[in-house]
Amino acid sequence: METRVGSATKTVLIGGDRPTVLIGERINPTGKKKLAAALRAGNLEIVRREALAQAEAGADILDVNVGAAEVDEVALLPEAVRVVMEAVDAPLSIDSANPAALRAALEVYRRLAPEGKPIVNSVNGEERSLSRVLPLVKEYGTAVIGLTMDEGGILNEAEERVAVAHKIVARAEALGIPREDVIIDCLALTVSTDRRAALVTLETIRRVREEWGVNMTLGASNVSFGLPEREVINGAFLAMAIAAGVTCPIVDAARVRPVVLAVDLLLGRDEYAMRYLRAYRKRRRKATAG
Ligand code: THG
Repeated sequence: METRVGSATKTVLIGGDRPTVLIGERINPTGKKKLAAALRAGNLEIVRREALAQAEAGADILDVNVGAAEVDEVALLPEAVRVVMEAVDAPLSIDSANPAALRAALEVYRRLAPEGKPIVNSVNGEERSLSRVLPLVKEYGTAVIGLTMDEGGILNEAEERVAVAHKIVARAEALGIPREDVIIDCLALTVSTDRRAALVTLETIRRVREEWGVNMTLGASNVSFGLPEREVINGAFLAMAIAAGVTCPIVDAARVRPVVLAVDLLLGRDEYAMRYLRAYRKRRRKATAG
């Protein structure tokens, strides 16, 4: 299955045995005090810089999230979307739980990229989310990330998460949103407090791929929360998740791109290792320059 997203100048295709698409996670104040303070002051210079840096690091799509205490997302999310769209070519994943903020941001996206198509991040299996977010997705013709959680929070069994994925796809299709525009997130929790956490996520990914064949994202870095040398765990988990069916993870592109290029190579998605070698040469040039 293939999902097409796009900006005014760039189309990104997800799935269909293509190389893994990286959604850059860094425009997000979670754990970033400086960015949170700048957002509270309405200063979007860090957002612009993070956009440029992630595009340079090989992010294909940029996630834009301005959710922090004392930030008016309805006012700031559309401004952040505008700033990022003016800085880079990459299509965007618009990340908010606030439908009014999503609508305001989608209006800006449509104005600046009338032929484009962003991702709405996200809807979940709760009735209140489905009934407020999916109509926006339909109206603006976007793709959407569906989180496999509902009124019960994040569910402990693969079976239950698969059922939520099923519900989200079915509700989208009932509104005329094609299945290929739904990207499922099977959700990762930390293995430091639950030894089954990664296994449940991987099992959900395999079953969603088998039963629905839809594209899947994952914010993989949660898996290592509370542990040292998180990058080692994150890289190992990302490899397993991509092998199981994740096609567009949400990541820090600069950190994980080398591993993802290796995984794509090993999965037969990089003929003659061209992408792997090009990225290697680019890193070498940078390391020896200046
Ligand atoms: N699924 C979907 N969307 C998501 C998530 C997901 N959006 C938000 C989040 N999870 C993915 N984005 C982030 C952003 C930041 C961090 C992790 C995931 C992060 N920040 C560092 C910290 O908290 O320590 C600090 C950043 C730094 O300076 O490096 O980890 O799961 N659909």
